[in-house]
Amino acid sequence: ASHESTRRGALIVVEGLDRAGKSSQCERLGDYLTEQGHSVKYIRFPARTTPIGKLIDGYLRGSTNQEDHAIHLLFSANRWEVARSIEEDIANGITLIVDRYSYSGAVYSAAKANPGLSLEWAWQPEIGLPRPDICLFLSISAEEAAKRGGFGAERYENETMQTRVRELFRTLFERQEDAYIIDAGNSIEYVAQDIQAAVSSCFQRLGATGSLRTLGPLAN
Ligand code: 2DT
Ligand code: MG
Repeated sequence: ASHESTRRGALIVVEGLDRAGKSSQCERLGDYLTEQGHSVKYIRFPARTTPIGKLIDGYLRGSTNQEDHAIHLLFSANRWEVARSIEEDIANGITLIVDRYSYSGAVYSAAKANPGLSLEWAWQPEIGLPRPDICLFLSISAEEAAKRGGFGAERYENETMQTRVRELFRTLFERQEDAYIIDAGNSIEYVAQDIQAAVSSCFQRLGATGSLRTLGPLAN
């Protein structure tokens, strides 16, 4: 009998500002890939239920305070906690749709005014984590974001932070070769189709290239 090795899954990351439509689009993409016959899992960062995730959750809700470098490293550690299981799932043929990843990690911390971590410093602890096969950045304008309703009550959900985060995402994704910028100001249906096209071409590339890579230093 012939032994067929499992084709690995893909690591798909969805990034964007609050209200860019990440959750709905992750769900749509999951349904689409499932219909295509893929095994799919959805995960998100921060993963709030792990031991480190609980500290992060308290910080985001404002029930605790943390020094900026310290909380930054906790967000990164939260990814390292899950890294092994990501690698295992991918090796077992499961495609992961990941709602926020290292890009949010670097950008939100670097967007803070005091003491103001640099993007370069903030990226360092991400080096060596599983590298996404594709990163979809859902981009919406400040005007469109405003139309979609008010902010939530968590830390970072305010105009000043969001404006800085928008600028830093742009700076980061200009340098990121695997990033695919999606105009998320369009209708849900239109955006979903854009995402499906990007992911399909990613799957075609994957067929040829093999194993999961790791994140390297920030490109200049
Ligand atoms: P959600 O609203 O998606 O739950 O995110 N954040 C996220 C960071 O500051 N660093 C990180 O590494 C990650 C993954 C973005 C909650 C907030 O946490 C921010 C928004
Ligand atoms: Mg949020």
